[in-house]
Amino acid sequence: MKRTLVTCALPYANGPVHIGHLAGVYVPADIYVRYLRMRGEDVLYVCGSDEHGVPITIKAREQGCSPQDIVDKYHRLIRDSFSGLGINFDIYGRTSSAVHADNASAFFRKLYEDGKFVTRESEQYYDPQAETFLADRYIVGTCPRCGNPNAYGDQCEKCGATLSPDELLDPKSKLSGAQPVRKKTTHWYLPLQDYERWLGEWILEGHKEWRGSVYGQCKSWLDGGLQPRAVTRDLDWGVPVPVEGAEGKVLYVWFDAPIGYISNTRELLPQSWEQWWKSEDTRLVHFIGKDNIVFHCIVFPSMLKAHGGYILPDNVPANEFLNLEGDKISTSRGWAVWAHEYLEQFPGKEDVMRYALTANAPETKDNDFSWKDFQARNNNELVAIFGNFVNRAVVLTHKYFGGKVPACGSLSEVDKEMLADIPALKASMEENLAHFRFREALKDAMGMARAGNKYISDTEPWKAAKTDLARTATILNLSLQVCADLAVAFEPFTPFAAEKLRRMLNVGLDAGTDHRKGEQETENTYRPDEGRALHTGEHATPAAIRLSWDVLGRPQILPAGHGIAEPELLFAKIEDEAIAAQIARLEAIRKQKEEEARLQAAMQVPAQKASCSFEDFEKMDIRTATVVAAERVPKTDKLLKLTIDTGMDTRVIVSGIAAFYTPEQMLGRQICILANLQPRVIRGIESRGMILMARQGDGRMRFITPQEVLSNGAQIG
Ligand code: B3M
Ligand code: ZN
Repeated sequence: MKRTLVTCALPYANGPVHIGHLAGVYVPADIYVRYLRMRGEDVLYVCGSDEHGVPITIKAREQGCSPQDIVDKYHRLIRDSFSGLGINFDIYGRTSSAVHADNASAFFRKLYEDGKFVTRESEQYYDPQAETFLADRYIVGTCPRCGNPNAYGDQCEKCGATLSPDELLDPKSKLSGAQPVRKKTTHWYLPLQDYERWLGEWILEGHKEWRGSVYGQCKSWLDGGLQPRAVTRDLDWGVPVPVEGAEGKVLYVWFDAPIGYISNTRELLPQSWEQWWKSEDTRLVHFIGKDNIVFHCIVFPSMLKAHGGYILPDNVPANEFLNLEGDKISTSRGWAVWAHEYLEQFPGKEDVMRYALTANAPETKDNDFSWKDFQARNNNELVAIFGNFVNRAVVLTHKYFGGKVPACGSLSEVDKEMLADIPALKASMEENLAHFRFREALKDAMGMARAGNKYISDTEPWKAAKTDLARTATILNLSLQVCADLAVAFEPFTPFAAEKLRRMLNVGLDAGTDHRKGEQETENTYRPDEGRALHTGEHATPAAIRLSWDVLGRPQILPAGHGIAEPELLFAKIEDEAIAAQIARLEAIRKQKEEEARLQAAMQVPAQKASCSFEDFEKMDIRTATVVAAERVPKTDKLLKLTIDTGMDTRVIVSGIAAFYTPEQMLGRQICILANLQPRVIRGIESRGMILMARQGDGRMRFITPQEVLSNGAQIG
């Protein structure tokens, strides 16, 4: 059987991870790893922080600290968030490590020496005062689309336009304020077009089984034709380019980051890392989000191919995006649920988030996370089905059989039916997990809990106890077997609850290899509950029974007479208040955002119209007038019928201002009108003239009135 090397996208260490990251990458990867390990497979589980790139240097400048300070802070925060959620990588490394600097340099040098790169000269923006090249993000100026004076060289955050630095009006360096100049610079490029044919054969021919969205993205990249990609940058934060004549240059972050997977493996297993990266006995699986597909399916494999000797990914189960309460997750707006905050605010509910994110996983399309759904998943599924079933089985076993698994008598039809559900669901689960369909697999697992819960409700062992204790024994025996099944089936999804359940059932777990100890490890079996005192009270027996994937669905996993521990609640109800607080926080953000958008729209000034001659202007007869009667035009929301005294006559003007003024507000007001506008019939009423109104960017309108009351008919001009 092949080993499996599972990598998770290395999060940028410039901010905390949120539920979008968790749902897209880390929760599914963790499910997969736990599952394979329970099957006894040898799995290495690698991740780490991505600590290079321009955004990190920008954040450091903004906060007045060094890039190293930024990555130190977020590396710790992210690492702890993962472990808080039960996501325990064999190594969580970092791309600022010495091992990585060596490994990434050596990788580059090999390609360089083998002539795999081409160099190209191009013109880049340069800050003559700070004497440094400028990444697009380091150039600010006025957005040509919306006039925002703080647009970046790659994007305007006000109007969302994608920009290039040349488009900015009045561009300035963020470093010195100087005007950037263009300067020639030379960089190394990987000529991806040379790998096009090979990639086509490997992916389009060889990996038709990849997810449709992944395969589709690869196909469209390949159909579009590949271009050389720069693998170096003029920047002072990153892995220095290890060749002569490359002063002031570093490896491009997307060149060094995927090499980080290899570096982190080397750091953990300095002697044996090659068996994970260079042996055909290893399957490599990259868990990533959809925005990383091209790097993991096209660029990194081309790098590995250029280098030679490395295996290629067997699968890249990239997920789509998760939205939050109907809106795109946005770090800058605070529209996110952060993992570390969740862990603080919902202690002991790590599994609930894992469960909710899996049940709603964005596997084939973008999906939405809502707090109401989260609450419902907990209260109606985890508590009401899984937790309730386990609780009934364990409590009743204590009540009627002193906490010992009772003997199983002869089976009735209903027993057999329930028992038959388990292997069927197990088979479906295996099929789903093998194809990275985690939400379906979770449904199967919940199906087992549902079957157990229904069984105990239908058979009512508490009633049987009054007349036929042997029947109660059979029902509880079978229910406890299903509890043991659930302890296996849920271990990948809700590992904290699964562990609690094993403790209640007084059993252990065989979960395959754990490489966290690196090469010091001699014994290969990972027992997460090793050394922990079992809360088994007087029935304590050593956990001689060890669960693994194999036992799931087997008859009599727990033998009659086996002592179980006291009941513990697997899940607790989540009250409305806790959910309301989360929704209120998001509502406040939404309101603020709307308010900002409104203000911004209000401030938008349309461009000046084409010029008109003085004669054109002279034609318009603009005068003061007073509203003497006002009423709504029936059956419209927009129109008021205004009777006005123009000094010359009394006439009617129909005006579309009902959205801004009531008839009462208009009555008696002095206004300005265009008197000689050709009469028009509006809704059967002849309108003679037009009220002059000022309209601001958000559509709000006010009528124009002289600063003090004048006689009606005064000419304006
Ligand atoms: N840090 C991008 C991301 O988080 C990047 C992944 C690197 S994986 C080698 O979207
Ligand atoms: Zn703009």
